[in-house]
Amino acid sequence: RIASLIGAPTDVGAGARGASMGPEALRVAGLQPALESHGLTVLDRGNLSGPANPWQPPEDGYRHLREVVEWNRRVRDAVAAELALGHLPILMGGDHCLAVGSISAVARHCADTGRKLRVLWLDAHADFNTSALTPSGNVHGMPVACLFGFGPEALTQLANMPAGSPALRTEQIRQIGIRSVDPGEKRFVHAQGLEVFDMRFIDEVGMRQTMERALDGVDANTHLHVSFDVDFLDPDIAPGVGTTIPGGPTYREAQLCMEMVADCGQLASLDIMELNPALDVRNKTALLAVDLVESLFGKSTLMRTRPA
Ligand code: DIR
Ligand code: MN
Ligand code: MN
Ligand code: MN
Repeated sequence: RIASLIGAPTDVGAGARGASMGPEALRVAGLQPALESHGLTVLDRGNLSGPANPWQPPEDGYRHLREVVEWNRRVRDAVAAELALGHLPILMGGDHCLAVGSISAVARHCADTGRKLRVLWLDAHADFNTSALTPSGNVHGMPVACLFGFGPEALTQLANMPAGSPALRTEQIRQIGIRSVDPGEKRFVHAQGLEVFDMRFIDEVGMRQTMERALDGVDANTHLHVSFDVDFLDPDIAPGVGTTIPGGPTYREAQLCMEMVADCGQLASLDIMELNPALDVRNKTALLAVDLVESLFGKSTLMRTRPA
């Protein structure tokens, strides 16, 4: 299997500066050799380029929309090119607004090749705001809504789906680790019927059953995409993100989550987003992200068959 690393060094969609340094921090933490040690051939495609962050206040409910659109076009094209080559694209963010481009490319690829799509959205946040609902105007709080067709046309049409359909439908996505949803966003998540395994759910049933439910229905014809916002993790172990929210998955819970994705054998594309080296401590969050991504690609303590 060939994986392609794509760096997208920007923080145009975020509320804090610094996620633009994420790709290099992941490289310094050894992402490529870690993946190679699990049998992947890895191509580092280097970094995409795009407009600078103008660091302006929101206009009409969006901050930096023009720059966000431009970066997302480039991400979409880069991810689409790797999928067309049969490679497994790994997007190194960059803030989470770029998942619109990444998942738009994946959705289009699935539509063209007749594969089922399942997206796992690992995040503290639902990222389901719109310009009317957002408290911040930051587009990194809106990517899931954009993929559902709620947002500016330049973003909702990035996938160029047949008949102008949205890139994603509710039955194709599961959100895990959610613990911070804005008031209007909360109502919208509910109205759209999103399947959200929030922290309370994980507290009550445990990570194992959460992942069994999130992966239910994934079969040999499923393209599994993981969109990993590093703020998914508890800030005690992962301080290097712009919007820390207490009460996230522990190291062990996160490992189990990743190992269960690996066990299902269908992972076909990945985003590693919102790592912010400016807020990190000696690159420990990047090192943790690499450790977890290794588990995502099959690192485990022992050889094991699935427990009954
Ligand atoms: C918040 C924060 N819900 C917003 N969102 C973040 O600004 O829309 N998403 N940090 O990752
Ligand atoms: Mn988040
Ligand atoms: Mn975010
Ligand atoms: Mn996010």
